[in-house]
Amino acid sequence: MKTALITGATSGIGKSTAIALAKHNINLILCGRRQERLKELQNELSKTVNVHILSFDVREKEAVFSAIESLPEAFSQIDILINNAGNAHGLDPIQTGSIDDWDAMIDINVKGLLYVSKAIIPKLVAQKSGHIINIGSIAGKEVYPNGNVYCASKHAVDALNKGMQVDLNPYGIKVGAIHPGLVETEFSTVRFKGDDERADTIYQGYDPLTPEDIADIIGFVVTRPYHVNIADLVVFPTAQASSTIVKKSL
Ligand code: NDP
Ligand code: 8X3
Repeated sequence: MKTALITGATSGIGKSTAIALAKHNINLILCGRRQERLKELQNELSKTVNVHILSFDVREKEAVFSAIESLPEAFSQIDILINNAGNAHGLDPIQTGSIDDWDAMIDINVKGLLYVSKAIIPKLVAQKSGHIINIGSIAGKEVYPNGNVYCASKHAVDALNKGMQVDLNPYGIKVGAIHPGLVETEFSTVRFKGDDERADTIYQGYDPLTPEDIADIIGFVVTRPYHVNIADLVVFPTAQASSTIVKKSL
């Protein structure tokens, strides 16, 4: 049986991916800061597969490394890494954006992804196998008004995905990114700092993607034969044509 480590498993795409991979009979290492949510998901999914939980903030370098070093023997071989933890913080023009928001996005979406990758990639290189899936965004392919630093952080994920592909190719390690458009999760609630009413407006008047849609695709990606690597995938809801064009019926 394979083992997958998923960052950001307490909510949205990461949580749905955990549920989907359990259905594919993949053991799970679930990560996130909200330990209670991790425990609940562990209780639910342990009925099907082996589940270990690690609670850490991806911004804290030492915490990332000590959490991954602490993995018990049964979870020490990681076959699949899903770099999913991340969020947008704020939606402001560059001239008035908050430096704290900028720090959060760069520290979580870029540096956090790098810390987790650095803690795991040497193990994949040593075992000469593994599969890394980086969750990017349409914001990593396009830049939309007021998206500035979030878009920059996701462009960095796109570049890192390609960099990992090139550098890990000699070791037979698969690397691929999935770049979703609009998915209804806690993403906009976090972006708008708990303002649920404003968050809801983002998803009104059309059918957005659900986190299960992306999880279903991740389940497909990780179950392809060894010679097939899905390297770069943009996924929109049908109503969406670009980061700024969404067909709303309202
Ligand atoms: P959610 O807000 O629902 O989930 C975000 C997850 O990231 C949570 O599990 C959260 O866990 C974790 N996370 C956030 N900050 C940290 C941190 N500092 N340390 C550890 N974990 C952290 O959003 P989504 O599921 O939508 O987002 C998942 C990924 O998908 C992100 O990378 C996002 O950029 C990307 N994405 C989302 C889209 C969307 O429209 N929703 C579209 C395109 C890409 P906890 O708070 O418990 O730590
Ligand atoms: C999340 C999608 O369009 O809000 O990455 O940036 S978007």
